[in-house]
Amino acid sequence: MSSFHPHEIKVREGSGNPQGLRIAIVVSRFNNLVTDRLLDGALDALARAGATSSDLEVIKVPGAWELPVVVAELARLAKTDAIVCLGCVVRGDTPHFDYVAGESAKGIGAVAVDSGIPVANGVLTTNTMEQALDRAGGKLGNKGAEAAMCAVEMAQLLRDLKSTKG
Ligand code: INI
Repeated sequence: MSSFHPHEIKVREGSGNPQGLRIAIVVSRFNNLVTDRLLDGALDALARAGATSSDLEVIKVPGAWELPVVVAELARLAKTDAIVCLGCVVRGDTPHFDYVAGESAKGIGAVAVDSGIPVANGVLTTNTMEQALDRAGGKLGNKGAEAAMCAVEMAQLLRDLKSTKG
């Protein structure tokens, strides 16, 4: 147990308010049965939280492998406050899964760290299609919605950190 009074410590946490944030959602078409549902979940969560449609942009790419290059370009353009990546990589019988899933995660993570623009990872990596559907609006929720709200929170937190000293 800490000996500090809770009010003595400054705690910073981004809000879940998307208003005024320009958000790009980059979604891959591969396994689009799943990724369309992730996109629906992301847009629904943002709408419920009060996002303005003109602040949102959806960009479609062929597969999860293609996500990092687009995310990197969006970061270079610097017109976006937060990026949400959505995709679905299902393990097959070949090592392709490991390359696609690994490089996608590494690539989008590197852009976030290098640019200071939050990139939420809503790319499902599962052993089966059933596990993916469970996480795309099924019994385990919608990871697209979670990624979208994560991006909002992180954009607000980074905005707060950049705008205040100390
Ligand atoms: N892309 C995915 O998004 N999910 C997958 O499960 C997948 N599998 O299994 O192969 C996949 N492959 C395509 C890859 O993302 C690229 O689009 C392709 O290699 C062309 O660059």
